[in-house]
Amino acid sequence: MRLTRYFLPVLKETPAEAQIVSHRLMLRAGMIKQASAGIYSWLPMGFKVLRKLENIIHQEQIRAGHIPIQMPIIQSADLWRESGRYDAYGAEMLRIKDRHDRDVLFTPTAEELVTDIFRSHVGSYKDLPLTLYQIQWKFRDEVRPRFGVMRGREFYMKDGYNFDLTKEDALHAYNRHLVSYLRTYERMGLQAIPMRADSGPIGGDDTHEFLVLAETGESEVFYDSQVTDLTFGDRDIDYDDRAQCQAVLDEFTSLYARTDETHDEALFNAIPADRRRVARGIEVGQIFYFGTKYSESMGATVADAQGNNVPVHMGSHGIGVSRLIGAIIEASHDENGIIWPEGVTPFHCGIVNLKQGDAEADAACDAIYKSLTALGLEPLYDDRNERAGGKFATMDLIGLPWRITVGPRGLKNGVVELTSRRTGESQELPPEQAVAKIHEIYQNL
Ligand code: P5A
Repeated sequence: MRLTRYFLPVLKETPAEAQIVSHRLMLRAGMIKQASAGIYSWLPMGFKVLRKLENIIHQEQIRAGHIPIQMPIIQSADLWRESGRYDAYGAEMLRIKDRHDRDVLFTPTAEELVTDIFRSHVGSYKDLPLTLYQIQWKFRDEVRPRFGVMRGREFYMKDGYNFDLTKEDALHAYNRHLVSYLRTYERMGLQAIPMRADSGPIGGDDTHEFLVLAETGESEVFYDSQVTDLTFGDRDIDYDDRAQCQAVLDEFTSLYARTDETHDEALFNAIPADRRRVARGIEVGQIFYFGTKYSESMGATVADAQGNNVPVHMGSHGIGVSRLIGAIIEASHDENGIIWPEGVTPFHCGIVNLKQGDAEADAACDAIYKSLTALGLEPLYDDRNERAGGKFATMDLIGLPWRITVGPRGLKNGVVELTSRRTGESQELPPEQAVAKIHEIYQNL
């Protein structure tokens, strides 16, 4: 993409209404625009990152054997009356009347709707296990929407639902989700720690939240510092292998790590003092096992091997897709702007032309642009007629992990400059080698 043909409305001034760094940077980098309280338009670069996160989530869900669907945003209140949650959900649910005076609502989550799909089409244990998921907009009329996309009213969520014959099977689904979430967050360049949590209005006993440690996080968390040493890495997990999935869960949850609702002072104090940590975290996902809570109230049963009709065991699992963008920026920025992890960056590499209009510099930039594109990479070429300082400031603000700087002086010696956004380190290379280096970095992802 050429910057002169793109739509990147960066702001010079720091917006006064934004209290935390990720919100400020998303506004300044022209990623989002507030439409009303807690509701945002996604401008091209913000939308691009959202799509990247979505892609990673789809790949990891499908790898775990889960099946994508799409459910509607507007749902009938009747289904929610069946589960008893229409009244129980409270003021966070946006309730609407249609022209026939029927009660409908904007989905805050979709346990009821997916249970209705299940009970309409599945009748035998032979069709289990089944996990359906979607990535869809949600609405929760939060009392205090704040921090930009972090606590929105309208927000994007991956929500998945498992249906299993037995509790044991459903707990395997729970473990599968834990493993797939660990992989997902790591691919996004994030460390998200599973912590024992409270289930709130979703219900159930077993639940873990995934938290990214950050000073601006809304949740207080308590943990053993050793949990931050755990990494998932490149493990080759067989998602059907129960023992393997259980072992990952045990490894990642045996050390103390809890949100404040489930915090236990006595257990916490049993950790050696130098490892005890009290910090703040951003909740980027949550998984639940709630057994037959919805299947019993809504009649989602299957015939088991003996022909008895039994309610299925269920769980649900969510990832805060739009919130994740804020969390990634909170975890990865400096005083000049965002630093995108390679896995989620909106463009793979920036190209800065130091002397727009200089025939040689223009030709070199065009050649680099073409080579990167031919390799399947997406460069953002700053071809504006602007001072070098302004171009560097924009590149630093929008945070592309790599920058190739092209100028007449370097070209005389046959080189361009390749700079890492994270370390600030630069090296001079012939243009083809700079392109090859970028290619190699993204191939190894
Ligand atoms: C699990 C999927 C659920 O709703 N039902 C379907 C379950 N879980 S949850 O924890 O309530 O939400 C899942 C994730 O969504 C993000 N999230 C939000 N993001 C931005 N703004 C909000 N107001 C908001 N509320 C929830 C969180 O990341 C949460 O973990």
